[in-house]
Amino acid sequence: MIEPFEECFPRPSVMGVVNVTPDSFSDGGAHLDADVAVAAAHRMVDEGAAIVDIGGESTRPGSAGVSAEEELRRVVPVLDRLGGEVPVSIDTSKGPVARAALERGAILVNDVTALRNDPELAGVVADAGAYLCLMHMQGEPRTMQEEPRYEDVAAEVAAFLEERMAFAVAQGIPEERICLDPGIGFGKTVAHNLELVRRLDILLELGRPVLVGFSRKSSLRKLTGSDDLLGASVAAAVAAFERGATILRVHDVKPHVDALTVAAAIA
Ligand code: HH2
Repeated sequence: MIEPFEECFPRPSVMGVVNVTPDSFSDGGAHLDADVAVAAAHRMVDEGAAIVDIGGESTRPGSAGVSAEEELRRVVPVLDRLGGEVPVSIDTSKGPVARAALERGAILVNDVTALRNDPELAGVVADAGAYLCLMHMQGEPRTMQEEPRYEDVAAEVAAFLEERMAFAVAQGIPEERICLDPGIGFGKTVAHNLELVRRLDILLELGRPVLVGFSRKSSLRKLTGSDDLLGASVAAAVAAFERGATILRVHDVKPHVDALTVAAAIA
């Protein structure tokens, strides 16, 4: 039986990112070798990550996506070798990939399309009794950064997530297993991303834990003018935590765990 969400993910919890892809914008190619990916996942948990998010498809701006077969080819060897030893989340919008990961011990499905891509995915999550992350995205990765537009970004993202959560519940996924994510960088300008963190309270009003992934995103480069995004990523994670985020999705686990430990002790 899966634990209540808040027990598995006390606030703050760190989700470490392992992209088993050649082209992810932040760590593309670094973890394409299964042994390297497995070692990275173990290291992240040793450094204090509550869960490791394994992804076999890049969603960076401009990317076209890959087939389920290719995604499975990338992630299954990693999931097999992690063997349920490490708490795993699968970053996918495809039912067959989620099913393969859940069969291999994954506990959370992280769907950047919020159940809009594959009609089978909700049933796969419901049947497995897994946790689910629903993320907001305007448009699709291929075109999403061309001209993002909102009247009121925080209100529109909250309304979208409320609707997607109702859909998930109607498909048999208990609300208590769901977390919500504003989707930093997914069809958003720098100003939109900052406003979403500043007004995180609007998402918290939906009553579910919020996940924020600002780590190494291009808005940080635009703000700082620097290619070294570690300090900027940590600052964004701490700011999101202070506004109520529960899970911080990050590439550099140790510095984030240290920073969030101190921020939590002060709070
Ligand atoms: N960001 C990325 C991928 N998956 N999932 C959630 N829930 N929230 C996010 O903000 C999020 C996500 C993009 O970052 P990254 O994994 O580094 O790159 P890529 O999609 O190119 O693999």
